[in-house]
Amino acid sequence: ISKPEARLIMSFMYVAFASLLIGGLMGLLQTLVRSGTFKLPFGIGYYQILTVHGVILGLVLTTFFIIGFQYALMSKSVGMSNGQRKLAWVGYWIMMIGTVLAATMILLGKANVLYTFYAPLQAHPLYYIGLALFVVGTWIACFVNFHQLAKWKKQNPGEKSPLMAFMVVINMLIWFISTLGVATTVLFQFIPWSLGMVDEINVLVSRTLFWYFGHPLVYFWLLPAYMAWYTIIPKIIGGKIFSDALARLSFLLFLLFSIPVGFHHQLTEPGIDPFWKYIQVVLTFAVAIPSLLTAFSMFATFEMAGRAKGYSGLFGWFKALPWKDVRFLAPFIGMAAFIPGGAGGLINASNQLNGVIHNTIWVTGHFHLTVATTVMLTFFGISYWLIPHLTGKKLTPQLNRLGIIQTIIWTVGMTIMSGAMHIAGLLGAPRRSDYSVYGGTEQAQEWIGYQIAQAIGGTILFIGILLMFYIFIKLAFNSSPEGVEEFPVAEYGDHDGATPKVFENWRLWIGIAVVLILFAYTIPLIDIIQNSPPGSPGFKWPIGNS
Ligand code: HAS
Repeated sequence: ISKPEARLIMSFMYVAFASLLIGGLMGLLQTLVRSGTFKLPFGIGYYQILTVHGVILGLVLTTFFIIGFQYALMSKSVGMSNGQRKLAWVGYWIMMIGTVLAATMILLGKANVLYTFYAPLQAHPLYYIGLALFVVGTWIACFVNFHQLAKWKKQNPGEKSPLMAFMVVINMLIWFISTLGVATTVLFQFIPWSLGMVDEINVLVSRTLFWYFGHPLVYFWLLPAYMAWYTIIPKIIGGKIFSDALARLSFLLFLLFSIPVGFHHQLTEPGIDPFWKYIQVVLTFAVAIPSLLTAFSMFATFEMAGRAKGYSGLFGWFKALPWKDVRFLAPFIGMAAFIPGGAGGLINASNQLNGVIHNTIWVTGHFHLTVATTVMLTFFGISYWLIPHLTGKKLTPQLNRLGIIQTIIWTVGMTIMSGAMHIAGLLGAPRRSDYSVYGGTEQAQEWIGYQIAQAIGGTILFIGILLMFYIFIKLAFNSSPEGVEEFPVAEYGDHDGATPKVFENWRLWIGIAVVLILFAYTIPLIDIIQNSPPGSPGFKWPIGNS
């Protein structure tokens, strides 16, 4: 990766790691408030810090890290021209302006609307304008990535595109198609409403458009982790990619099934026909399949690498894995966390079980296992080689050791916090709520111990964040022995040749994705709009500025 490209990618990384620090501090404060042992000073509101936490970690950290990492994968596999790099900078600055606008409004207490910013909660117009700019910035990144692959294809006619580039383009297609929903609600509903140009908002339409984006968002977070699992981890463990075709198939299935599933977040909402909820739940179970393919593929990669090194028996390969290499250990724990995390997702998606866990802190436990463990530990694992590679340094044995300690701290903190959240959720503890004794009810008494456990886990996690931030600074700025850290790119095993050509027929796959979206959303959206004409309940809300 050339120096100017490295500078671009590092700019994304600085924002990501600064966000980790700020957002993590807010997380710590939340768990302390909920434990009943701490009150926020200076009139700061609980929902203000909850909004900072969700927006900074869920939207800013993830998106900046992902776009930066994806540029690295694209530069490595298909290259980046000067023009593409300049455009990428334009996207970066638009994202930054949007982030600063939205963050300022949250910090001023003018946008206590959480990262889901559902109506009828209302924020200052600049918050929505900031969000819109942020999305426009990311669209520029999409087009840069699409152009990078298209240019490579033109220069290499008839050749199979590099796996990394193929995966990045799929992820950016998912992002582009899904952000059309959130951009629509922001531009046509929230901005006019918050500016006072209209005094009504169709709440159900806005929530539906949000979740049209909100679920694919979680796969936009997950797929970069999968990119690392498929194309980088095999190299780190001294193995090979199990199957190119299987990896591509899994990504194509995400393109098809990750979008038409938003109703599984709205199962308890009135106004959506149960038939369409049922259809989207079926599609949700379909989107678990590419993750199961990925699990299979990872086990196969591990086993093949172990056997090639001479380890035998059913689990002999387990011993062959490089446990002392943080570039492997952190993502591996991420993978292991996704077994209960994914199982929790399947529970959430089941209509009857969703009735038990919806809006309880179980859901918070679920996404701390998925995004905050599986995805984040993989992102940390990537950082240990990517940051020194970009800054022309090496991962020293000391930093590797610190990284292993960081991984263990994260795992212990998250197990305590997320475990307590899951159990408290099953006992009925609500999510997104300030500390309360709920009028002294017996049920709420049962939650208190788990809330304290969450605060203990949250404190351990915050120590993990401080340590990660320290490691990042060391990786980026400290001098290290001669040499540059390697960018690990895995080679193919025996199954390279078997990839069907149709996998690169973009028109076909985008076409099927669009048909599935239209199938899953057209009739229910028409229903929603017809059943809630302007002025009807659920349309006009008397709630004013937050
Ligand atoms: Fe989810 C709510 C359903 C995956 C994130 N989810 C959320 C929210 C977030 C989130 C942020 O159906 C809260 C949103 C809000 O604020 O309201 N989720 C699912 C389903 C999956 C799923 C079916 N979620 C994720 C991922 C996320 C994420 C991934 C972030 C990255 N989720 C839901 C539902 C709700 C929900 C409902 C709404 C609940 C409600 O009522 O509000 C599936 O994609 C999961 C499939 C995954 C698997 C696991 C495969 C395992 C693998 C690991 C292999 C391990 C290896 C290591 C190789 C089937 C790939 C081996 C190790 C050894 C131990 C040897």
